[in-house]
Amino acid sequence: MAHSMNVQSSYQLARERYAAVGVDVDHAIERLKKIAISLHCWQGDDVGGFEGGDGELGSGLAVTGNYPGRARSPEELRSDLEMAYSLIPGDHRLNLHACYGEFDGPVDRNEIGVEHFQGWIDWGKSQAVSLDFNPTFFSHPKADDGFTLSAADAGIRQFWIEHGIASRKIAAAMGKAQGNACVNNFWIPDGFKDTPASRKNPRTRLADSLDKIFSDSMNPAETLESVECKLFGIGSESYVVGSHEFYMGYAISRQKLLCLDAGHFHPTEGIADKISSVLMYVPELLLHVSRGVRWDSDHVVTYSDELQAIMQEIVRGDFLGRVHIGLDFFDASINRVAAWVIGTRNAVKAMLAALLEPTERLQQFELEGNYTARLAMMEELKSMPFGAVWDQYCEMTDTPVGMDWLAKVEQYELDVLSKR
Ligand code: RNT
Ligand code: ZN
Repeated sequence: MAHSMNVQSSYQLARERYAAVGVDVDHAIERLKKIAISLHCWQGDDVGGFEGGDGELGSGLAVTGNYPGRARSPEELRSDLEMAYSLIPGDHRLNLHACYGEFDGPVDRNEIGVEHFQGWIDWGKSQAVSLDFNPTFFSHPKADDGFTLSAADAGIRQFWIEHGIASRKIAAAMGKAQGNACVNNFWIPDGFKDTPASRKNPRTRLADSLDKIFSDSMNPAETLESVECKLFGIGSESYVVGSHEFYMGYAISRQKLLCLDAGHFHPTEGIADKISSVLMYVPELLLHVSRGVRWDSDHVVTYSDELQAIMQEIVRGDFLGRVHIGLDFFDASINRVAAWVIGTRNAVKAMLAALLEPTERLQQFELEGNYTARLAMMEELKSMPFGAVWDQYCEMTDTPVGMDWLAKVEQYELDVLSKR
C-alpha cells in the first residue's frame, strides 16, 4: 500500500507521544481488536425487510431519501454487507430484524422459525459474523392501529406475544450456532398521538405481555434479551407506552438488558451519562448508537462529542464486558454501503480514542481534587496524534487507510448498485 511507509513512521512517533502521557498504544489496539460493533441490517434497504409486503414503514419510523441501489433480496443485502465489513477495521456483528427472514411464501410473524433464518446463520458462519436479533413489531396490519403488546384487544396482544416467543427461539438458535450470545432486542411502537385518558392501562398490559413472552427462561450463553424505550414517535407524540421509566423498572425487576438508543431521549439529553447509572442495577446494556438531528431522525453516526462521550464512559467505567454496542441509523439519501462504513468506522474510531486515554491518571487527578490537571489533560488529549494510530489500525487489519475506502464503494456502486 502506498501509504505504508508514512503510516508506519507516523505511528512510531504517535506511540512515543502517547507513552509520554502513560498510554500503551499497542495494548489499546489489542483491546480494540476484541470489540465488535453490531451493524444493523436495516441501513441496507431502508428498513424494508423481505416479507414481500408493500414496504410501507409506519409505526413512527421514517426513512428519507431515494438514493439508487437499495438491497432487494437477502443475497443483495449480504453482498452489500460483505462490502461494508471489508472496509471497516476489526471483526463485527450483524443485527437482524425478524422481517429479514427468508420466506418461501406468506409466513405471518407469529409463525416464524429458525428455518427462515438458516440462510443468515450459514452466511454468518461463512463470514465469521455473529448475529443479533430483533422481533419486528411494526410494518404489519396488526400494528397499524398503533398498538401491539399493549393493545386493548386481547387477540392483537396474543398475536404479538407469539411473535415475541418465536423470536426468542430464533435468537437462541443463532447464539447456539455461533457459540456466543445473540442479543435479542425488543422495541415496540405503541403509543398515542393525542392525550391519553389512561396512561396506566397500556403499561399494565405491556408488562403482562412481556412477562408472558419471557416466561420460559433461556440460556444466557445463547441469548440475552433487552428492552428499548423511546420518548416519542411520529403518531405517538403525546404518549409512548414503553417509556424510559417503564423499561428501566422492567429491566431491573426482571434483570433484562436495557437498550439505550441515542435518539430516544430529549434532544439535549445524552445517553453517555446514563451508562454508569443503569449498570448499577441491570446486568448488561445494549446501545443503539444513532444520531438524532432535532428529533429521532436516525442520521448516520458522525464523530461527534456525543459519540466520543459514549465510548469514553464505556472505557472509563471499565464496562466493555457489559455493554453491547449496536448501531441504529438509516439514511436513504446517500450510498447505503458508505453510510454503514462511515457510521461504523466512526464508532470504532471513537472507541480507539477512548482506549487511548490515560484513564488512571485522569482518575487520579480527580481523586486528588486536582481538577485543573484533569481539565488540562483532557484538553491536551484532543490534539494528540490519534489519527496516526487509527491509520495503523486500519493498515494492520487490512482495511483501507484514510479515504481509500470510498473509491471501493464508488466502484461497487458502478458495478453492482447502479444495476439494480
Ligand atoms: C425505533 C427504534 C428501533 C428501530 C429498529 C428498526 O425508534 O430505534 O430500534 O430503529 O428496531
Ligand atoms: Zn433503536
